[in-house]
Amino acid sequence: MNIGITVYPTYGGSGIVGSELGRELAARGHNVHFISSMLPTRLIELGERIHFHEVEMMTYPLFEHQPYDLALATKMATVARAEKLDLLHVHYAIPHSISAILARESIKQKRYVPVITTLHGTDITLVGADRSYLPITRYGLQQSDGVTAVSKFLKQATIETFDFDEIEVIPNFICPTHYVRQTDSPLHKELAPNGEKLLVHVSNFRAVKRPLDCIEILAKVRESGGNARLIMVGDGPERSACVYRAEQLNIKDETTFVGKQANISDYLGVADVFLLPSELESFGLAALEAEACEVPVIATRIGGIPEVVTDGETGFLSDVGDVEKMSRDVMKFLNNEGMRLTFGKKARELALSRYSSSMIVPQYINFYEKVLGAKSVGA
Ligand code: GMT
Repeated sequence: MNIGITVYPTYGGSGIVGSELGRELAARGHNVHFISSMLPTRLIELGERIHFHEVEMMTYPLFEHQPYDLALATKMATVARAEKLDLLHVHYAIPHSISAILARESIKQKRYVPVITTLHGTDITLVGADRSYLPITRYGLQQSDGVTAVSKFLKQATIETFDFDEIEVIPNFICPTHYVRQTDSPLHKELAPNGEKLLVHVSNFRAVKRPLDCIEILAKVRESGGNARLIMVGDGPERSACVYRAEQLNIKDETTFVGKQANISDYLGVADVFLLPSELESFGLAALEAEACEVPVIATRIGGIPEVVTDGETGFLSDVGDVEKMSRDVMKFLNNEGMRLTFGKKARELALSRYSSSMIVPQYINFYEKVLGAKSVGA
């Protein structure tokens, strides 16, 4: 197939999933055309059968805001015709599904290019649910030729908010050989020079991720005698508040902010416990990546996280903001290495048995074939 994929190219879970999917599809012999404002971060090297089409935008003083959605739609239509795309697969509904539908409609006399929309989270639960975007998001769902969601939770949230239920759940996935334990790596020695245990958090440091809770957790763990350091991976609006709080709590020297990293698996591979205290997660891709690296997860019992983290088996779940319990759960692992290892092994076992790329990518291919089949029957 010739497949067009659009993602947000910056550091977000939806961009990672769309990029990794493109790579996996190309490895299976499909031609993949990424259409985006810049090269997605996970695609630093393009590789065989992977192409990139940059959305160019003219600026004009009359425009207070540049109409990216229209430039994207134009590029999608141009690429669809030039590359004979079989379908357009967009990740994150807003505005990608609307741009794709516009592109499809603008060229349909020549060629009908079905649109598949994958819902990732805040496109439904936060941004899409806002009155300013709700009607157009619902229209995007209704007009897509196929819709998938990354968790059962997200499918249910979409039904409740948009009264739309033609959704196939295709969960996120990991490559089992890329996400592995790497305790012998020099990075481990660098981050834990005195044999400290490493608590690792990975996010884009938006308020919804509650990265400040990680700082509170480390402070409590250290108060309880835990010999641990906190590694904060990523960047975003809450980072400076985290730095400030670490100073206030006198744990600045035990907290390392490493900023945005291209290779998250390096950090997860050396982690002892992963922290994800989010207010909302439709899936929690970072938790899955940690589990694949045999790292038990301390997370909140919200959204799709219970589909990814099994409480009492691959980690521990708590209510949002309950940093007391989360720090006690961290201490259980620090005080009992055997338990930490058992949880870690179980975490990788479950991650691989449920979410390996070899299982999930074929589900996308089957879904594409179903949508294409339905269109050719209907045509
Ligand atoms: O969080 C967002 O605003 C969107 C999105 C992203 O691009 O990072 O994150 C969502 O998609 C990820 C990949 O499917 C999920 O793992 C995240 O749980 C989800 N984030 C939220 O629901 C907050």
